[in-house]
Amino acid sequence: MTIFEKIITREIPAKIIWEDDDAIAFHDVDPQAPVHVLIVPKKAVARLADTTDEDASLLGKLLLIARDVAKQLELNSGYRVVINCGPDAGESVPHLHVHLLGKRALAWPPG
Ligand code: DGP
Repeated sequence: MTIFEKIITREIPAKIIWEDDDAIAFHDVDPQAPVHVLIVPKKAVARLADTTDEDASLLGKLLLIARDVAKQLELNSGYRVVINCGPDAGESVPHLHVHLLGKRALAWPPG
């Protein structure tokens, strides 16, 4: 069981800001920007590479949640949405999640 499943089941605490039957959003414990939220599907799929075509609506929903949380947190001057997939991307928790980063200017290209 990953740390995110333990957050979903409330075995460990997190600063949850949004939740429904399909997904949960909470503040990252190691924020890389003044706003750093993780949007996590409740379905246990390890990473984007392991999703299937049946996950299309779930994947779309994660982006719509990112949009709504960005609005809720007033990221009016912009934000970045990131999925780290696999070791080269620095994935550290093998449960699919979308990062939402904002409230500072973000460099491009990323490191
Ligand atoms: P990634 O590197 O893409 O797999 O991102 C995993 C993120 O999860 C990383 O930014 C730190 C965050 N994280 C790890 N453990 C915890 C935790 O226990 N609580 C919270 N809120 N975030 C965590």
